[in-house]
Amino acid sequence: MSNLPADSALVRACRGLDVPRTPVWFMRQAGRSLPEYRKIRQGAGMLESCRRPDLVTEITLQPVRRHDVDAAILFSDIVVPLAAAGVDLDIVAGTGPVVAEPIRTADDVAGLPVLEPEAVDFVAESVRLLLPELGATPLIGFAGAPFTLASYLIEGGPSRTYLKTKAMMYGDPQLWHALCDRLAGITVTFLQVQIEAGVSAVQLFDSWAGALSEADYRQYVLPHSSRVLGGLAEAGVPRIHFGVGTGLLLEAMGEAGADVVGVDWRTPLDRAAQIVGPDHSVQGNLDPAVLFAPWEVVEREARRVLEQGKAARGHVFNLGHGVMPETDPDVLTRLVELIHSV
Ligand code: 1CP
Repeated sequence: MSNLPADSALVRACRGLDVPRTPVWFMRQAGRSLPEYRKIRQGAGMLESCRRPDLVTEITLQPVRRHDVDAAILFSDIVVPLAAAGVDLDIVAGTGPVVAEPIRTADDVAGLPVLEPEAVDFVAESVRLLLPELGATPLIGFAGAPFTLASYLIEGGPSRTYLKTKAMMYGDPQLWHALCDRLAGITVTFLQVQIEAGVSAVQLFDSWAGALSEADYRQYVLPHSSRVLGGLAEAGVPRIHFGVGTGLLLEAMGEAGADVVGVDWRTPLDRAAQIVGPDHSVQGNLDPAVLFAPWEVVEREARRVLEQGKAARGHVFNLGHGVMPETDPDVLTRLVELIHSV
C-alpha cells in the first residue's frame, strides 16, 4: 500500500480490498457539534460559507484534525449546485433548504436551469486547496440524488410526508421523469467537477428515498440514480450510495451502480451484506443516538457494528445517519480511537 489517498483504507474498503484497519468517518462530521465550527460560522450564512473556498477548506479540515477520521467530506450541501445553477433558494438556519418558487408545473420544470461546470468553480477551488492539506487522507465529494433533490424543489423545503412530491410522481409520471432527468444532469456535472478537481470518492445522498416502496423506487427513482452513478463508472473513484429507512431498498440501491451501499441503523450490516451481495461494500451504521448513552453502551454497539460489518466484502464504519448537533465531540474522538484499536 502506498501513501496516496487513492490507496487509503477508505478507498480500499470501498473496493473490497484488504485494509490494515476498518476506515471510519462520520456523515455531518463537520458542523454544529464542533465549537470551532460554530465559531467560524458566526455571521456567515450557510450558502455563503459553502461558496468561500477559505471557509470550506477550514471547516472540512476541522473534524480531521480533531477526530483523526480516515476521510474528509467536502463542506457543502446537496442544494449548492441548484443554487449555483440559478434556482432561487436559501439554507435557513434551524430549517434547511427553502426554495422561493417551488417546482410544480411543466413550465417550472422546463425553466429549471442546467449547471455549467464554471458555476461551481468555488467547489473545484476548495478541493484544490484541500488536497495538499489532507495529504494521504482521502476527500469525499458528494451530491444529492434526483429523488431527494426533487423533494426539496417540489415541496419548497423539508417535508415529513413528501405529499406534493408523490402527487407529481404518481399524478404526472412524465413530468416527474422530466424533472429527475434534469436533476440527474446537474448531479453528474457537480460530481464530475469534484472528481476532476481530485476527490478520492463520491457519495450520492438519497436521504429520503426510504419514503418509497421498492416497486415505486424501481419505477420512479432507480433509472435516474443509475444514470448518475453509471455516468461515473469510468471516473476511477468509488461511489457510495446512501439513504435513510432504506432497509427494503438496499438491493435496488446497489443495482443503481454504487460500489458501496450506505445503511442506516435499522438494518444489521450482516443482513445488509447478504442483501447487496458480494459485489458491494457497506457503510454504516451506528445509531447516532447511541452516542448519547454511557460509553460502555457506545463501545458495545460499535463493536457489534464492526463484527456484523465483517460479513460484507468491505466495511466503512460510519453512523447510520448524520452526527446530531448536540453530540459531545469527545465521544466521536473516542469512538474513532476505539475503531482504530480493534
Ligand atoms: O447552518 C448550519 O450549520 C446548517 C446545518 C447544515 C450543515 C452543517 C446544513 C443545512 N447542511 C450542512 C452541511 C452538509 N449537508 C454536509 C456537510 C458536511 C459533513 O458531512 O461534514 C452534507 C454532506 C450535507 C448533505 C445534505 N444536506 C443532505 C444529505 C445528508 C443527510 O443528512 O441526509 C441533506 C438531506 C441536506 C439538506 C439539508 N441541509 C441543511 C439541513 C438542515 C438539511 C436537512 C433538512 C431536512 O430535514 O429536510
